[in-house]
Amino acid sequence: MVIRLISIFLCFGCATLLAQQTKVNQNRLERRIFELAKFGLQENGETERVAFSDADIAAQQWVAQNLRDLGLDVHIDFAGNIVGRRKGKDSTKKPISFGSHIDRVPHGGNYDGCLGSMAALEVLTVLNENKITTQHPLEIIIFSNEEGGVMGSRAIAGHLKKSALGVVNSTGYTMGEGIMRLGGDTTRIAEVARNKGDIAAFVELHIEQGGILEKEHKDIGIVEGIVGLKWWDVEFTGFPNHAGTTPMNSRQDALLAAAKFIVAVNEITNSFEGAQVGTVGRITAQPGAPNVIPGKVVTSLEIRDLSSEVIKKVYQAIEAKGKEIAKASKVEIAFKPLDTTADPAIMDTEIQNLIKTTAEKLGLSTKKMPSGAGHDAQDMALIAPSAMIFVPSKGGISHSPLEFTSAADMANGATVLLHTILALDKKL
Ligand code: HGY
Ligand code: MN
Ligand code: MN
Repeated sequence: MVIRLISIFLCFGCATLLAQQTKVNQNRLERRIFELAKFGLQENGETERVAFSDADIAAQQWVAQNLRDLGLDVHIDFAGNIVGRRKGKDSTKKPISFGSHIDRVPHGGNYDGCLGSMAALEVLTVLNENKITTQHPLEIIIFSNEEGGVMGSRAIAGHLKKSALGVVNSTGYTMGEGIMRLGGDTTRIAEVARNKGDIAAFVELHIEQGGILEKEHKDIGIVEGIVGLKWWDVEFTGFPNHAGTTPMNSRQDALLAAAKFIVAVNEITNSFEGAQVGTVGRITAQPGAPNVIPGKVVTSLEIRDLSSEVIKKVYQAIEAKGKEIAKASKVEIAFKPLDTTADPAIMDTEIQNLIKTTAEKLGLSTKKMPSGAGHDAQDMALIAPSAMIFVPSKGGISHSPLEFTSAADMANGATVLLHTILALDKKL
């Protein structure tokens, strides 16, 4: 009886060894953010680390080694994700997973994805320092090519389509080539897929990337839902001809049609009530000379909203207007949907509430909010109860080298992540 009581006490003790007020090490977390930013550092002081680049691969190796140094069993899965496992006391339990991504958009910042990844290292460090072993195994996932279509998480959710492997990212590599470069294997991607129930819970810490938390002086955002997003390549085919000898009224100028289309995307998206967004973020014109009328133009098209129906409605209006513009401009237009579509995702309400109480116990203010940015948690939500913790982004700037989150805010988020994981470990 006494032994039983002692063991109950000890077991209770292990879960509570880490006082609720225990914080992560703010300086160490920020140092790691700066260390990670060295991978891809350019002469102008900015970092470039698009997925599949040499810098991305070097950073992947560095993070994997860090995880090994923290005692995890680490491998690169067939989709190029870094997966690190820390044993729990109860091997029958499914893992609690957390992590984010280390790839960046071109001309991006040091915090998007990097915070959640470096916070994962920090959480593990604090657990090691306090000699805490959770009941559940813990699994860190650093997802591959998040910015190019949440590739790694999509593979884990089991719906990375074969056709997506041909999508080219800003490095010029296709996803298929990129996966091989990262140490994955395109012929075995299906083996990466998990079933519903394989993961007990997934939590991602991320910068907000908008300006709401800062404006409202809130420490922590709790994500209720993540927008869906769809991408297309829109091809305009005209006729390349001599820019000096072809009269203005006999041109088939693909770039002129594309320009009108870009304006229309903005106007049509704005014409609907709601918070949907539509963007043309990339354009190429061929042959690309000042003295040749452009014969071929490809633009991107992206539409986001919390409702798939709204995305569809906005797209249909844009498509109809695009066809009208093409006809009037005597060019052909083709909309090619890319297999990078993400459906809107609802975050798990119980974990949302757990994050709220955890943050409040730490004396942090919270706000429930939607995410206008896409995230790996979106795909993870298809197979596991998933949630996201946001921290403020200075000036609401993101996908820019000016992106910034203070060390104190990062530490708040990482501390909430740490205690949320411990709370989930007790609860699940
Ligand atoms: O594009 C996005 O929303 C995300 O940052 N990948
Ligand atoms: Mn991003
Ligand atoms: Mn991100």
